[in-house]
Amino acid sequence: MRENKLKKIWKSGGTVYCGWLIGDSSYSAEIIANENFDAVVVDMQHGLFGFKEAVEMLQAISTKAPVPLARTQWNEPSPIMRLLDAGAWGIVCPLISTADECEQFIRATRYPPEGERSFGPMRAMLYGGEDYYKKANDTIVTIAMIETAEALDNLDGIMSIKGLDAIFIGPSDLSIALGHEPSLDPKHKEVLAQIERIRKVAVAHGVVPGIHCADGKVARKWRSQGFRFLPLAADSYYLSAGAKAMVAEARKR
Ligand code: 3PY
Ligand code: MG
Repeated sequence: MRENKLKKIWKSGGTVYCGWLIGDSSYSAEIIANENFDAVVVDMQHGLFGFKEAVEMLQAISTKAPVPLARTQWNEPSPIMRLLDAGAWGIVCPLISTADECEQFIRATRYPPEGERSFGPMRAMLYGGEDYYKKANDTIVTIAMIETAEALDNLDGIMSIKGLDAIFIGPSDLSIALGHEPSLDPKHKEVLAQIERIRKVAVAHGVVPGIHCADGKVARKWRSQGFRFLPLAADSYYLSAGAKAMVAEARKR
């Protein structure tokens, strides 16, 4: 089975830089997959597309080196299993608040006896190889999002669940949970303190800490604090930032 480079990077103590897609275009997925990302996430939670488009985007990403990942819209087995069948090499699951929720998430990504995943990796086998069934449980990466008030009371339980590779802080939802405006670059002391606390618990459990980053500079800041899964903004931001800079340059006198 095709290896999962993210496991290798994390095992060697490295950092994963990740592209993020919310626009419904396999063409932009292919453009982003040509850039120097380790992985690219197809976002089914907030992305503007359905399952068919997500499959096409996963196909586009897998023409290039970045590892294709997907964020499921909800912690339910069915969409998670379908995204894996479609060739996602890892799942980001939003809004994990308890150890039980985390366990349910991990079990949806694993064939029995480690979980309840049903067999039918229609595209995953084309991308990954004939031995997919034998190796999938050890290859697929699992990334649980920490972004609710309830999760803050259950960090040890969540991060003790076997098979959890990484946690991923959603700074916007976490800010809201703590009574502040949503932001991908939070500045409130209380939010920053919780982010650091979550990171420490993750490290103590041998789980890779991650956080969504507003831009490259913010990513460098989090990297220097020990975060090792760094999704960068999203395709809509890349497009808008590029257009903004180009038209501003053109209008200069
Ligand atoms: C958040 O900031 O809440 C997110 O979910 C980012 O992915
Ligand atoms: Mg969120």
